[in-house]
Amino acid sequence: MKITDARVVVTCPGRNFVTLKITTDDGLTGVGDATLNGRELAVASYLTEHVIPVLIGRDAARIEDTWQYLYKGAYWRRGPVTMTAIAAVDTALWDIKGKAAGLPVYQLLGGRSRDGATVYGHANADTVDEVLAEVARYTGLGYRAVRVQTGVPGLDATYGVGKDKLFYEPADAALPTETVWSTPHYLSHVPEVFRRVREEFGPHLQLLHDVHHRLTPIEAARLGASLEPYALTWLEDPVPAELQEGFRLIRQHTTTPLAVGEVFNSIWDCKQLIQEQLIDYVRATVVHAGGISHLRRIFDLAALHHVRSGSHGATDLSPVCMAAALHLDVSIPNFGLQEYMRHTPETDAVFPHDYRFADGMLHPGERPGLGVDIDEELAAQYPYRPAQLPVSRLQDGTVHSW
Ligand code: EZ4
Ligand code: CO
Repeated sequence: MKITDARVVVTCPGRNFVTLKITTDDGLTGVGDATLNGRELAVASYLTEHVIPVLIGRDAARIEDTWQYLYKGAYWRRGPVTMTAIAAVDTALWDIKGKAAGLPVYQLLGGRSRDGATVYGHANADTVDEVLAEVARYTGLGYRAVRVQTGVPGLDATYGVGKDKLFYEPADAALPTETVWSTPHYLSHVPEVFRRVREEFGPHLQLLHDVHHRLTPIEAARLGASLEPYALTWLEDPVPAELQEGFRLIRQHTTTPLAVGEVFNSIWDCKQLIQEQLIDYVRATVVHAGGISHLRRIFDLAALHHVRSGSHGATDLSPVCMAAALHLDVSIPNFGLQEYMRHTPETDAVFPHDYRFADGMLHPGERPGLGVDIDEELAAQYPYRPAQLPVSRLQDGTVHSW
């Protein structure tokens, strides 16, 4: 089963997506997501210029060998661009293997460990009163877990609080927009938000909150402690995670569970976090962490240390990534939660897929392979549009982490 063709499709059905499609000599095709928000064309070029030429003629069945060849053979290991490109190849080859076997990919990964992947939705609003209505919208749709984000009084705009309901898009302009951040304003507001949500919805709804890397460890420790009465399922990205031992400080001060990893691209980004049990959920995802093969390696390490999965699933991860994530989610022993932001109808039409939402869970479907494809004719109607993520500054003008 030799690879005879591989091509990169860039399309913008409301937002940009990069997709790798691989074809074999027996006519099978496989797809892999290669979208890196705000840096899409770097991955497209990496694939087209450097990866596709070495794929042609290779045995499509050799998934692990191809992964090692691309990772070790390039000499330049890791990094988001490289690992997203490798992820696309790996995902497409798993899709092909499933189709060749006539089995959905989760069966190749050991079969089901659960009925479906429990997902969380996103309640976003400027005010607390409005966000309560948003949480109710999700519980009404059957969600068992909701991430709650609100505007911060005194600040004009806050990253992570979308303008649309149900749909959310942070990459909002060809050149980065800028927002202003104040930690004191934020820290005094968030506990009140969760007090109100718990009061309204009771103790059983799973609640989450995303800090978007905006605090220092001691500030995050204070936030975690102040949220303990509201029993969050997780507090996400409390601090940037390059300094893995920085999480020790947070851990010493709070029992609020911690989730991190949407920007991780390899097991080396979370090795210490996992081995020291400094986090509770690892949010690495198929498209940015080297594909199904490497993400499973991360989740296996996590399982040894009582850390569960909580894969990133924002709208900049295409339906191809979501399908791949779901096959992993239902098969691994230590699944936690899956993030789910709905894609627009335009995106869903470009990427016809078998997965579906029911009873607060996503189900990967039973089609051989991943159960997702790209409609290339439709994709061609949506040309690439440059879009970048915003930059955050403190009130004195200092560039800040969001
Ligand atoms: O900022 O997907 O938890 N989800 C998030 C997302 C990310 C974007 C970055 O591309 O934090 O909104
Ligand atoms: Co996040």
